[in-house]
Amino acid sequence: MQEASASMGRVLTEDQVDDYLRDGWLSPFDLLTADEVAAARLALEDFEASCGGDLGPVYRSGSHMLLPWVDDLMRHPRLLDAVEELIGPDLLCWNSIFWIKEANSASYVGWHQDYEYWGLDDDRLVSVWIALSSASVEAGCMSVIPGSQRHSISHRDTYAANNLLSRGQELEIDPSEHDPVSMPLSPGQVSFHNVRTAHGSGPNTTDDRRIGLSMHFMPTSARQTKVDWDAAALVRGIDDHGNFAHCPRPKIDMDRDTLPFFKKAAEAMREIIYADTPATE
Ligand SMILES: O=C(O)CCC(=O)C(=O)O
Repeated sequence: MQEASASMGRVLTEDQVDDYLRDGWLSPFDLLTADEVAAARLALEDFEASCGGDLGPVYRSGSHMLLPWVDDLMRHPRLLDAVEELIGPDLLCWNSIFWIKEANSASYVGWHQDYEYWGLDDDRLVSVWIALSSASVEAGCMSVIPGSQRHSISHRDTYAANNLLSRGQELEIDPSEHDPVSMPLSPGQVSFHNVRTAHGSGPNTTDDRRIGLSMHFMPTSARQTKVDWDAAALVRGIDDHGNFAHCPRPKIDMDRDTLPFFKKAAEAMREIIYADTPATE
């Protein structure tokens, strides 16, 4: 199976690619126009209204399997050009996740390395975070520890109420002792970080919502080690490996044809994220 290939010309400089490979992050990158951001935010807020005002845990993740506009953003040619320059031409997108902090809310994201939880065996995976509103320092933008992609750091589960991570994950080090760098973004800008780069974010102290959409791209040779069946979208190039079921593309919002696949993928995701937690009664 083959998807569209790269457009002509580079979108990142060689220095930007070298910086990313050395430091494990790159930001900001201009992606969407003001009109495109406004349209995406409106589409999200319409979807939230149709869900009763809040996406909840079910629709926060994997909505590219249900909403054509999210699937289209995941295949944005300029975004894929940048990702291709970072990790190569044959690309799967493993997941998409909304990261929403309401205005003046205490929600935060504990410092963590995603590689420890996702069961994927390829540490080239690059996470893209698209700002659909202002993600300033005051709004609780993401910060990273440069170079942390070279080491595994121990984590603990806190299940803290305001931590947006499923298990309330937290690094067992003090990030402030490791020269963290903030990645503020204006609406429509994007940041990139490696799957092992330690990252986290603080509360939103502004009067607007902080809305981000993350997407997680990996080479088609990647494998899932925690469950036998997992899904990913083939967004560019050729998949000669067949390690993931390819996500169907929704034609309309809440497409009934793709809903069963979405549910199966969500179940697999739950199993992956909680795979190594102690059993509870
Ligand atoms: O939205 C945030 O602050 C954190 C997002 C995140 O953890 C990620 O995109 O991997």
